Amino acid sequence: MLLLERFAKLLAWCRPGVLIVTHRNADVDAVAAAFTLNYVLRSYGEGVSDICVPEGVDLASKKILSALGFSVPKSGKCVGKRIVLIDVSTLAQVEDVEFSECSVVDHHVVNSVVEVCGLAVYDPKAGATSALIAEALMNLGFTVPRAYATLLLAGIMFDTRFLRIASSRLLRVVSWLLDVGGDLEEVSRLLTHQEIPYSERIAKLKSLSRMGIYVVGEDNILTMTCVGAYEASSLRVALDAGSDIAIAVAPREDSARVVIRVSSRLLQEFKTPVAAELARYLGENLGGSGGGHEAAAGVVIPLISIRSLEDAVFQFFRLRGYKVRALDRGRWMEECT
Ligand SMILES: [Mn+2]
Repeated sequence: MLLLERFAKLLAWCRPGVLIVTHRNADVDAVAAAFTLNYVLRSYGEGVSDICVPEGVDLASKKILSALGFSVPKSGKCVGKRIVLIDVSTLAQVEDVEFSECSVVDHHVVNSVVEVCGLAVYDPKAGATSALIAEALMNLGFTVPRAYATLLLAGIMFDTRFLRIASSRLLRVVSWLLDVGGDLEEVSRLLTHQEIPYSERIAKLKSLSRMGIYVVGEDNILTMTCVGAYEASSLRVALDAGSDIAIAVAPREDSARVVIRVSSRLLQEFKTPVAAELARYLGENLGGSGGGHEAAAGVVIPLISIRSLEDAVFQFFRLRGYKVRALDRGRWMEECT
């Protein structure tokens, strides 16, 4: 059955009244699809429909809804005779929901709800549930107000990480959403500027301000820094800024956590699980224990060993035939000891 026919069937099925239910902590895709379906049912059908979001919507959705002038739906227990599950792949994602009949609109590759519900608008190749809804509306010759077009674009961009996963079919849907007034610039602004907590921003900036910069071999950049919290975010910043090996030291009461990240570039050059090997080496030589994966690893060492950490890291690479030199030692050591 064509998407168009299935969607038309869904609209008819919803006519006696329906509750539109998203997965818990609804993301932008789920919210956009639910809001638009609700709009379509209310403006083109004569039935009653409403939206229910178990445990509310996530932060990004909240931000986008209020920016586009929509009110954030109430969360709570969802009870309805007929419900449409939106962007839901398993019933565990909705938990506390009461209903006697269900239908589903979804795009997840694995979906166990499709067999449970009688009616399914389901396509694992759609890219996003928002794309499925938009494609059906486009094919039926419906239109949506600009705010809904922008919301649907946001859902698509969110799930496809700005079209990193895209097909010509999806691009046609995006093109239609732009034609009916969707604002891609606003979507990009709303989705990329995420609220990062003050404490995390400070931790990241501090980690940069005290960072030591070293060179391994010809042009592999190693950075070391000291942080009180948010080791993972600080390491991400270090990698984004160009580190091939990023090390963050986080001193605790009686020991220090050393977290290591390695770029894919360096992994290709070394052809060994560098992060895990370095963590193990540091553990063995500094009186701690460590391990992990090829690109991410960690080791816990005694506080006293922080002073020997730089030497031990140098030694690890020298044993593998690489020269190591300091470009700028920074002041991470002073901060950490
Ligand atoms: Mn989705």
